[in-house]
This record gives sequence, structure tokens and C-alpha cells, in this order.
Amino acid sequence: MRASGVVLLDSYRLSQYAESAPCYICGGGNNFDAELCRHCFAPMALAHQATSQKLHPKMIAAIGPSGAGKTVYLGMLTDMLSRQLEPMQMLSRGAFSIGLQQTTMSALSRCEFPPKTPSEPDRWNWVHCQVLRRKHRPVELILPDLAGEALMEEVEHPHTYPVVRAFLAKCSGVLVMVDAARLGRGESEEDFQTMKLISYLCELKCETKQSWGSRPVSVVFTKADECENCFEDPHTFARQHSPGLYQQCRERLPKHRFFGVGVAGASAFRSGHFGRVHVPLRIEPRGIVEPFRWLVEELAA
Ligand SMILES: Nc1nc2c(ncn2[C@@H]2O[C@H](COP(=O)(O)OP(=O)(O)OP(=O)(O)O)[C@@H](O)[C@H]2O)c(=O)[nH]1
Ligand SMILES: [Mg+2]
Ligand SMILES: [Zn+2]
Repeated sequence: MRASGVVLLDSYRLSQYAESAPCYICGGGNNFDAELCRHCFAPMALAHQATSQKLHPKMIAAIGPSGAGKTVYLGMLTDMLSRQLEPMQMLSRGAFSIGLQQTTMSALSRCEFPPKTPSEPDRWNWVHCQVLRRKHRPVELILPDLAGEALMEEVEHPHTYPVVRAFLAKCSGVLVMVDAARLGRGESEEDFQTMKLISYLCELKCETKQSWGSRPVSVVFTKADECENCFEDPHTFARQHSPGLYQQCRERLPKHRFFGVGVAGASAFRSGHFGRVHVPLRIEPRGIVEPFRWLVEELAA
């Protein structure tokens, strides 16, 4: 109160904080104006979009060890689908959904690969989009670019990354990314890491009440440009180079399919200030849309 008049109190604004807004990924309560969930760091825009537009987006995860090629693949996939009409088109929802495409494509246009995804969940790129297909109903999807290090840490020490656990439990389908170049060189580490991820997934208590037996899994061999026979026959490649993963898919994931993809047509090493840097010599996307298209068709079926 001033001598000359009345000043309105702003305390009524506090009442907005009395009601908590649930996170779309983990369900935890947040303030109505929070940008990221305080429990799992997923963008709260996902929850606001879902409630305001009455949407129930399905979730798809791209999982794989660090360096498997998740960021490069997802960035190229979102860029290609946002520019084409056939066989499917992708429309982003929210400015935050463009970040992954922007980071990847601007790095590739400078003839560089994008940086490794930080393991802190508040720095991950999330994509919320609508996938349009001719003569079919649009599919709403949420697709984050998870960090391989965080995924493996959660697998080795469950509950260290609540966002990974909450998200995978809600997923309707998965893209399992495997580095075909490492497998082709006989590095069995890639096979073991991917087997651990699939075991974790199968043992996770799922919220959709659907077991992994009925959910689609695209097994994507990345960097197939470095081992040609992977494009032609990814099934035989899987049997020969990743026997553990191949058997696990056969026994535990009846709805799976193998694919070979490549973003760089050729790559080389350049010496930089911090040692040798892997750079793409040209960008020649191959087989990028097929694994995603199969997954979306299975989800929509
Ligand atoms: N030859 C070739 N190399 C690739 C391709 N895609 C990715 N790479 C190489 O693989 C590295 C890792 O790719 P990313 O997409 O960053 O891997 P990631 O799975 O996101 O790794 P994290 O962010 O650590 O989880 C890149 O820096 C490139 O060196 C490809 O299509 N061809
Ligand atoms: Mg990454
Ligand atoms: Zn959350």
C-alpha cells in the first residue's frame, strides 16, 4: 500500500504453482512453467502438446552403444523425411524437434560428423513429429537421440538414468543400431554390448502391457558403406558377424528385421589439433528410410 494509492498484490500468481503438471515420459509432477522435467529432464513441451492437442504420441527409441551411429542416422532420417512426400513425410511439432536435424546436417555440410551426444539428459535432442503416409492416418511419434554412454550405464547399473528406463518402458518399437564396420573388423565388443541392451529391454517391466514378442524391432547395421555385403544381405551379415545378437533376435524378438544403412559414401581420417578425426568424404545416404518405414507400418498395423 502506498500513500498515494493501492498496489495490487501479485500473490494470486502463486496459485498457478499449486497444480502440478505431469511429465509425459516419467509422469513426475512439475511446475506449470518448467521447461524440462525436474525428475527425468525430458522437455515438458511434450506433455503440454499432448494435453493441449489431445494427442497420444507413440514412442520409438534408437538404442545402441556409444559410436553406433544413432545421431548421424536419426539426423539424416529426420532431414530426409521432412523434405519428401513419398513414401512418408515427417512434420515436426515444436521448435525443439528441429535441433537434431539442424546439428547433424550442419556438421555434415561442413564435411564433419556431429559431436558425440553428451551423457547429461538435459542436453539431448527430442523429436516430436507427425508422420504422414498417403491413404493412412497420420502417426504421432516421439523419438529422442539418447546417448550411448547413458544407455550402457543404465544397463550395467539400473536406475542410474531414470529417463532411459521410463522412456524404454513406454516404447512401442525400437531401432537397434549396430556398428557394422566394427563387426566387419571382427570386434566382438559391439555384439556383446547390443546383446546387453536387448536383454535389458526384454526384462524391463513394460507399461504398454505388450511384451517384446509383439513389438517391432528394426535391427539397423550402420556404416554399411564400409562393408558392402551388408547392404545386399543384412540377414546373412547378422548371422555371420553378430551371432549372439542374431540368436537373441530369433528367440526373444519374433517381430524383428535386419537392415543395412549408410550416411557417408566414403570416409577418411584427417589429422587435427586433437589427433586423427574421422570425416565423411561425401554424403551418400543409402537405405535410410526403410528401417523406419517398416517400423511405422508395423506400429500402425
Ligand atoms: N563410414 C561411416 N561412418 C559413420 C557413419 N555414421 C557415423 N559414422 C561414424 O561413427 C561415429 C559415431 O556416430 P554417432 O552418430 O555420433 O554415434 P552415436 O551412436 O550417436 O554415439 P553416442 O552419441 O556416443 O551415443 C561418427 O563420428 C563417425 O565417425 C556412416 O554412415 N558411415
Ligand atoms: Mg549420439
Ligand atoms: Zn519426467
